Amino acid sequence: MTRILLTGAAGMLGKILRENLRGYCDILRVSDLREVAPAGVGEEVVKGDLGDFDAVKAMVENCDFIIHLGGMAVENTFDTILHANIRGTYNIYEAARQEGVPRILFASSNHTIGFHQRTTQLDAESLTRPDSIYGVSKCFGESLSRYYFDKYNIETGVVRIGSCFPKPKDKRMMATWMSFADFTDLVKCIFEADYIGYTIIYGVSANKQQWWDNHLSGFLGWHPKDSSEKFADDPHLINETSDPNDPAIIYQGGSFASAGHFEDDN
Ligand code: NAI
Ligand code: 15L
Repeated sequence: MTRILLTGAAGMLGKILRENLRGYCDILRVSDLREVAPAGVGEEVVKGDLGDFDAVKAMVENCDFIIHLGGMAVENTFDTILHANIRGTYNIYEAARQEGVPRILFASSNHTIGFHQRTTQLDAESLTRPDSIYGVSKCFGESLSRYYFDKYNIETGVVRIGSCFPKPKDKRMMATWMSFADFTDLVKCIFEADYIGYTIIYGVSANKQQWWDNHLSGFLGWHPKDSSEKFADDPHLINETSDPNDPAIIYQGGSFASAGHFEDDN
């Protein structure tokens, strides 16, 4: 009997994975702070706040694998990020340790490396250079998962998601886009591998323009099939700023690198 916990199930990617993983395991336990659709066949709903350890323990209990998507998905105030991403991710790992969950997929982000220039090719050993407090919180999650692997042997597939949307929204996303289908395949590869240890994977489709090299996670056998190229002539593709000195165009993180500090009254 296999039970998978999906956090962030009311969010964009959570809804997609819930649909795509229907029937994939014995029980898919879906969780979010917000309301989610009622449990269907082979599903359980455990609502809760990631910042509340007791609630997270209840989510994680009796699970074999966690797909941790929940949290603040863009820049916000430090207090908001602290609660949802930093405390929330700590609660997931500590509850996993206490409950004996052996493997986690951590939804990290390209904003952990967003202050690398677009001309730089990165791999899983490149230095992190976060472009936002949000990116810093994802670096925290990556360090935390490394720690829980080295000390407690909890395996993690860290997925540095690029831009996972139905289609690229702007020129930058021609390089960072990942299709929902490729993401679903990656989730399955991480779950099904005999051993993953601690592995960082850039979550990006087989786009023509590539900033990230996944040779260090090649053993997983994940071969993205989609490419942003089919959207190259899409009239809805927004042009980025034409100022070559704008940080939003110099750096991989785009507008996250150029945005000012997020204040409480934003
Ligand atoms: P989303 O914002 O649609 O979903 C996040 C979900 O987390 C929401 O349903 C929200 O209610 C839930 N959540 C927030 N705070 C919570 C808390 N304290 N307790 C419980 N649930 C809470 O975001 P999306 O796009 O689905 O992203 C999912 C994950 O993937 C996020 O961790 C995000 O940082 C990451 N990611 C997504 C990318 C993308 O292109 N969609 C790119 C890079 C990373
Ligand atoms: C992210 O980390 C965000 O969650 C998502 O909303 C996009 O902004 C994405 O990065 C991106 O860089 O395109």
